[in-house]
Amino acid sequence: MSSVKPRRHGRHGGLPVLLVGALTLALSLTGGPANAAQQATLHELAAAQGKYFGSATDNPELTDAAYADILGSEFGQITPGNSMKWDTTEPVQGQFNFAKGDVITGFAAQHDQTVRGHTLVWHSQLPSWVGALPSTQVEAAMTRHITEEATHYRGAVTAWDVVNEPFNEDGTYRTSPFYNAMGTDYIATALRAAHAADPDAKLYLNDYNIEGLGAKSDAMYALVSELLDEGVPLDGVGMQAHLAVQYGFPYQMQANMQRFADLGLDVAVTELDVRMQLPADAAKTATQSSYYQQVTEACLAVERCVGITVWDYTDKYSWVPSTFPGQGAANLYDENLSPKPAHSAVRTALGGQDGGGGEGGEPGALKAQYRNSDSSVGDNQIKPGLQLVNTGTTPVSLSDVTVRYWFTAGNGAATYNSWCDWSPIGCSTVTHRVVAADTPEAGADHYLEVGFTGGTLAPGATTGEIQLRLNKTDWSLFDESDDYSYGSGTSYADASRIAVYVGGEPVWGIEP
Ligand code: 9MR
Repeated sequence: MSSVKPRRHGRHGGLPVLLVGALTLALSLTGGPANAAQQATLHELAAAQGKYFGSATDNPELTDAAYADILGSEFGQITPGNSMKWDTTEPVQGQFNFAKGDVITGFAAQHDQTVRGHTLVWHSQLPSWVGALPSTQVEAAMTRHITEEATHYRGAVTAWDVVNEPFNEDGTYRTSPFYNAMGTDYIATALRAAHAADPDAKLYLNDYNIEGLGAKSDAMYALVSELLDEGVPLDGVGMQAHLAVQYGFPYQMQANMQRFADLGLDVAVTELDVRMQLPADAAKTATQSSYYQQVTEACLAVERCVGITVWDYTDKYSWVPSTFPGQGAANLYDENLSPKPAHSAVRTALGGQDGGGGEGGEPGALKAQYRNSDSSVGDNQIKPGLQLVNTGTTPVSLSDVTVRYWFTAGNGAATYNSWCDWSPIGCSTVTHRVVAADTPEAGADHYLEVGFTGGTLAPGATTGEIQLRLNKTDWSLFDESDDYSYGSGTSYADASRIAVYVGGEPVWGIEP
């Protein structure tokens, strides 16, 4: 099994998750800031269980700084969505170009991430010259391609999808220039060439719709059994896991993973996403969360499942809408890079929400929504509108909940007044105070902390809006334009830069 090394990043380095959780609890009980340092990432949670949690990415996306920031911090493994494919790396026979793939491996090195190489031999995104070759020349061309690419990325790529999508839906072999020229032998030939070029890389066969028991996964099972019997170098099976809420969850995914594991192979979930017919609604979103959760649980339950890669982490860069018109919303983060309920479902499955040990049991799933109720960024008041939504399946006791809205103080008095002007739950149940951050960050040297004296939020319920306001006691001016939690939207939307804690555990938002 590939080992997962805990990464060092952010401000807590490789602190064990349990300690991280305990710190969060202790700091929030003493009123200190629970900053980003205490929130374990998806990868850290997975790594604590011996797995990785990764994402696909693509070169154009890396120029999006906010996107790259999350990619580099939340995920411990990346897969290039396109830049190691044949049409990019050898568009003309014998002319190799690894520049784009090198950008991906460079990003990974900078962020202490591993890379799954994707993919050496595939019928798609294949330059036309390969299909035009006389069949007697295909094997040599394939071997050369594999040799050049796997040699180039030796040391930078930990696993290769050597052959991608070899099967049709019914389990018959897909025709391709490789199959047409060599029959099924092309697969063993490709694996041997990859092993010769990079003996340290884990070598995979990768396909979609092989996540559950069925004809296609049976075909993969028969193929890998035969390859292992013949002593062909093969380390694992990649299950892409492009799921859709309208097609149901794969039949017995865990048992299917386990049968491959029992052959002595690693298993990886390589391209997870869960699309739906748009528009999204609460029921589809709940089904999606449950699918993400079930995939995570299946991987955790199978020791040889080495990790999970999502096929990009945000709806902003999903392949789905262009391929399946009318479908989308398939990823863990929305188009504004805010985590969706599926993100907390994965965190929960990875043990994230009760990692602190606390009182035991789950603290509950909440999200924060925000609107800007202030027409001026430069006046003497800050007016966040806030509401909380219970996205989980259990009631949440509001007296356990705190919320943080970060801002910068600017010049003037260091003392504050804060107000709740109106809320359908009654302002008398809402507590609020301004706290100076122990570790000030850009845009976030203070935060408004909101709490509740009591009340319960049922699953699916919302507090309704809480109209908040704060000022300095000398009524000096703020500059809200660079405030961490500030947003210009005037209707309620999910707010990832407002953090929510239940019993001191972070359950929503990205801290500064
Ligand atoms: O994410 C990739 C997308 O940008 C490309 O347009 C598409 C073209 O085939 O390939 C996508 O990635 C595919 C992956 O390489 C293999 N499994 C299915 C993925 C989604 O199509």
